[in-house]
Amino acid sequence: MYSKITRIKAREILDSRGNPTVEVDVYSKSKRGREEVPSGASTGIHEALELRDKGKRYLGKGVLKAVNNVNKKIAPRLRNKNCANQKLIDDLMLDLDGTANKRKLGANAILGVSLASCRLASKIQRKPLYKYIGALFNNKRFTLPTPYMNIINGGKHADNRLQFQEFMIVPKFKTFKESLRAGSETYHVLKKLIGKKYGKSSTNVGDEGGFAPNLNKVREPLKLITKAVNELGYGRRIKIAIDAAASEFYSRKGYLVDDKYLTQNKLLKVYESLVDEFPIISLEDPFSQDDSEGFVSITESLGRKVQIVGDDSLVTNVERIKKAVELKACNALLLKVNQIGTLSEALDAAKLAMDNNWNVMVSHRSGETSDSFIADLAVGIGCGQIKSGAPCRSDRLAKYNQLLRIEEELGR
Ligand code: 2PG
Ligand code: MG
Repeated sequence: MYSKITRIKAREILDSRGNPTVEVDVYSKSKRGREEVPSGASTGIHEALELRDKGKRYLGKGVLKAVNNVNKKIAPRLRNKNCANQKLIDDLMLDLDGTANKRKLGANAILGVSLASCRLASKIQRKPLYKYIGALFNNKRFTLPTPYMNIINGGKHADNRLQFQEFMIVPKFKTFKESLRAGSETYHVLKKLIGKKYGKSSTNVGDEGGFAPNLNKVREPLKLITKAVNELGYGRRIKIAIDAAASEFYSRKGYLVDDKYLTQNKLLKVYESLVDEFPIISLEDPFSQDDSEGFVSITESLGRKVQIVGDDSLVTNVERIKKAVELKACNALLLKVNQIGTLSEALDAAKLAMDNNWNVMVSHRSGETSDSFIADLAVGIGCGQIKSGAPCRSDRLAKYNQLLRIEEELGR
């Protein structure tokens, strides 16, 4: 089916943190695909470039340059092209940009068009988005992902003293619906426990909807979460995951954890003891983005028991994943579409990871919108895992709620 793009229109909107981001509409004769672009806070230095205007407007965070690049440069190039040819659409934009990190047009400009073209094509073909993505990825096994819910926020996502960025619960029930319910129940019991122990103001939430009490020792949130899980009797079904986002607490002095600077080896020992003590099944960015030695050592020591997820170190980039596979520097990929900037490249990254028997977890960014594309993406590629923050705040729930609808549609 030939599906010509007739018009592309981008605009500046605001994201969940109140910062500007790009929204793109791609039109055919009778339909429209619309997508909103997310934005990170703990961004890896190797990520594709998010173009911001600088200057006074929005304290430098405006995205009018990126919007202009879509409307004035990308739109004329893609007019009359077939939106169902995702590779062609993405390649034309890569060509137009011509830089390795998309700094000319901005990854935020390119991604908006890439995702909105895909959305439009799925509508023209009257296919649910996950099925359309499944066809692009040669996948017909549509599995609902296990949610990784970030219920205690630290690091760059909260104004507390917790160094580790994300403390997640991983409910594994028979259906997604039940997992979400158990996750939500745990979230509310945790709220009660935190309120009782640290006072009501401690239940304020961070960027991803998780609580952000002013704790400073990494064991404290783990104890609180374990208590909430056990109070509900979910000990066997709900496990724990951490995204340390270690690039953010690493400096020349070492890794600053629990008020002490640690060497790579000492930090490894901390993780080993946490995994011994708590039901942890997944560790993301345990070391800084360029500390491949740290990643190799933890994959060797804990990789059989625990999934070691690369985020800042891999940035959804095929070349960096290839290197990590060779080095055995992790065994799972965090898949963030805006780290790389086109859907085609993100799908290539997922394929490469899967071909090497790695796990893949689709991920939101800490700055989000009501867009739910990544829910369909996770089902479409059948990767089995998604992280989209706490079961709280509409920007996070847009994804979980979409998964409820997909599960219903698949009749499970
Ligand atoms: C991460 C993400 C999402 P940010 O580190 O995994 O949780 O955070 O979007 O700020 O990079
Ligand atoms: Mg991360």
